[in-house]
Amino acid sequence: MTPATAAAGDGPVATHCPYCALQCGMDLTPARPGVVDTDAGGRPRLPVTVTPRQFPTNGGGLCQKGWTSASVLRAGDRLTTPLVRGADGELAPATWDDALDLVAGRLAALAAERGPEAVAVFGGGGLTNEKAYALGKFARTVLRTPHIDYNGRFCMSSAAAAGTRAFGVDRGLPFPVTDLAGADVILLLGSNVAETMPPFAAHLAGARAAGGLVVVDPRRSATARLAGGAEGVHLQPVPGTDLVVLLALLHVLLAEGLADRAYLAARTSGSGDVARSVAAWWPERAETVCGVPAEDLRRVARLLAAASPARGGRGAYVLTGRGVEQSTQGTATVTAAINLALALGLPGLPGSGFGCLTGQGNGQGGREHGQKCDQLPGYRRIDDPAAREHVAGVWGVDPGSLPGPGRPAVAMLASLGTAGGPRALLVHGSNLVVSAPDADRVRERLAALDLLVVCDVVPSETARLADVVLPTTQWAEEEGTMTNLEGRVLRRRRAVEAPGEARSELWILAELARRLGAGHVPGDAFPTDPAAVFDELARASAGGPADYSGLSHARLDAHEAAGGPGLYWPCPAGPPGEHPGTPRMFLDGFATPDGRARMVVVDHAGPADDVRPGAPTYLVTGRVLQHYQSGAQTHRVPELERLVPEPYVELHPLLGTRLGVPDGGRARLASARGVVEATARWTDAVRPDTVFMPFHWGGEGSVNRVTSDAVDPVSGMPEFKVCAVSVTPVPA
Ligand SMILES: Nc1nc2c(c(=O)[nH]1)N[C@H]1C(S)=C(S)[C@@H](COP(=O)(O)OP(=O)(O)OC[C@H]3O[C@@H](n4cnc5c(=O)[nH]c(N)nc54)[C@H](O)[C@@H]3O)O[C@H]1N2
Ligand SMILES: Nc1nc2c(c(=O)[nH]1)N[C@H]1C(S)=C(S)[C@@H](COP(=O)(O)OP(=O)(O)OC[C@H]3O[C@@H](n4cnc5c(=O)[nH]c(N)nc54)[C@H](O)[C@@H]3O)O[C@H]1N2
Ligand code: SF4
Ligand SMILES: [Mo]
Repeated sequence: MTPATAAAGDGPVATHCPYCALQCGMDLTPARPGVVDTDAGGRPRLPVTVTPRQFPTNGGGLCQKGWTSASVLRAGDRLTTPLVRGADGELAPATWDDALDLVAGRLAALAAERGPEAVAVFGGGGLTNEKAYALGKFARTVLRTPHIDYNGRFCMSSAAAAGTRAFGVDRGLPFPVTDLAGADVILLLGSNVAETMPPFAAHLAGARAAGGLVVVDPRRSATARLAGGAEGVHLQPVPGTDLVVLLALLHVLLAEGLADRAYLAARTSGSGDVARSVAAWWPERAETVCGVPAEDLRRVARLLAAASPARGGRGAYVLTGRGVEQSTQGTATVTAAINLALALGLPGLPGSGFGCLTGQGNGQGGREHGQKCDQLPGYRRIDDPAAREHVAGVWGVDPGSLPGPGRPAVAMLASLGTAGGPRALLVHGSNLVVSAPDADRVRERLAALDLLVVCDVVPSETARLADVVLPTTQWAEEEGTMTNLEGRVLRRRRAVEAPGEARSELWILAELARRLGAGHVPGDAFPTDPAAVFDELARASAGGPADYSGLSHARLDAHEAAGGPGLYWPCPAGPPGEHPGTPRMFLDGFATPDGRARMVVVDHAGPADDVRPGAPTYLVTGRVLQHYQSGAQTHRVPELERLVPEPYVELHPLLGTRLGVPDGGRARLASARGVVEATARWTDAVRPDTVFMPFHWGGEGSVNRVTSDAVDPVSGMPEFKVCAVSVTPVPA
């Protein structure tokens, strides 16, 4: 084990948590070098100590994952050297030159034989802005493939599609998270922040005190419990029916004359059609579909209206999470939530608004710099000639050489190794055999490839399937920027050296580009200094919806040194003067051609995979506080593993009794796709027609072996949240 050396003795390094989009502030204090490299228990000593840092999103707090995040730096099986699969079928250590020559040689051969479309790239929303940008540029200029997409497709694409359609631009929260404190009512749809962003719960305190926290979730989640009693309302709909809840809430507003007519007339288009379309969703009818009592629907609509500024309230917010977005009608449901917020006159008013709670550490920035199959940096469309011209100019290539749009993640994964589909895949920052839907099929597609290359920090389940594994640096070992759930651009800073031969991804891409790109990309096209990459990213984004051109590492550092809490995009370059960034968007109008928010008619169709004889139970999936995503990182943190050591499925005692699945026994869940087994936990927090399972495990406890790969037709987001299963006991 390499002892910590970098920056040791220089005092704490101010940075942010490696995990979620709240990006809590933390200080990393490097260990003093060379004294002892193991702790009293003989475990490798951690190279940094984590302490929470006061920052607006976390108010000085951290969750258990943040507190323990340093453990991942010295995971016992941390990747410290490239690995290449040998003739014996085993992964074995290799030199960087051998590994990179092998990858470049095979990619070049495939492209020569089958064309550039034979190679595909899968990125991640945890990558820094600099790495996400470099990866997109690498795919489009060096590989010249249209086939790049990323795990953000699983995470935020429905909210992005709905937000872009309605407002002309997609920034998860178009206001600072601290604004929430002043609202009387917060409607939280399909989000369990109490577990997924624990310090966020503090921002709900104002609404709770006013009795106005409304949580919509088929489970009585930790967040739903915050809305218990006098503090708010928990609506517990049939899984996959939130759209009906929202249509009914809008129906009540209109029927009772509670909508903000002046706002609708001045700031929106399409409200007449939407008003007509919800006429059919009176609360009693909605109740028959979503199971939420009509009286509760009326009560919540009136609560929202009373909080709206138009009716003299202190303000209200409508917020969505994955529970409503990861659905075949995710875009429609978010659109209905936006329509509701617009009818209340909330978006673009200080102290009120609509937002989506972005998930991954750089879930916001990850979607802006060109990892999405249809986008170029600056959140530009790849099929827009002006965007191609601009970005190609920054890249020093011919616009005609840039590929067109590729396929969204689920379709791209399904095409791997098929006739005419890609034969090689490069994965950066995702453990997709655990986290993609219908995971058994995904595993088959990966097995059909000629070449799988995985760049990671640990041997994830996906890395273990690779032909070549490239070890990279992680959060505390690198410089860069992250854009958090509010669109605030933050500096990630290096506190410690990476162990062994792990190398920065910027270096890995530069080395591959050098081997592959000769002739068609400029020789200096892939700088390895993150500040230089950021400067180029800023130029590429200039004039686009997500404009970073007024930002640089130096400006962000100076801003922070002066006590500033980060700068928000859009932040175009001056003159005149330095642009201050945009904490609150839409105050003067929306980013649509006419400046009005577009209201779009949507209606309910239900999940693709509905309950039926043979699969009579709803399965909903999600997260638990202690584990992160596929678990690649948190399963390597002993404290967290002790707290939640194994996969489990929650079911109601009535269902458990009826099916003969006892509390603590083993349950088997079978769908049309596959089977998963886990320990049963009885709880009355789930509906008796529904079971819940977190997705944080691979192997036989991997719930994505049963989830459906049906996707939202607009966004391409898969329906992780709801599918139909049969539940049976597993004999001991
Ligand atoms: N501990 C932890 N925190 C995380 C993560 C993690 O893996 N672990 N991941 C981060 C990332 S990338 C993301 S995207 C966010 C996700 O953050 P959240 O959106 O809060 O997380 P989920 O648990 O996926 O889903 C939220 C809730 O949706 C509910 N749900 C399921 N089906 C439905 C439905 O049909 N309707 C409604 N209304 N609700 C439904 C579930 O019961 C669950 O309580 O968390 C981030 N933070
Ligand atoms: N059933 C079900 N499935 C889901 C969801 C759900 O709610 N239910 N949620 C979906 C959502 S919202 C998401 S975001 C996805 C997430 O699922 P994944 O895409 O699998 O996300 P992670 O587990 O965070 O994987 C990130 C990987 O990148 C590695 N890594 C960390 N830092 C770096 C780096 O700097 N560079 C590189 N190259 N690698 C790095 C980590 O070690 C890890 O192996 O899961 C989706 N899957
Ligand atoms: S809430 Fe998110 S950012 Fe904050 S400490 Fe926990 S995982 Fe890290
Ligand atoms: Mo996510």
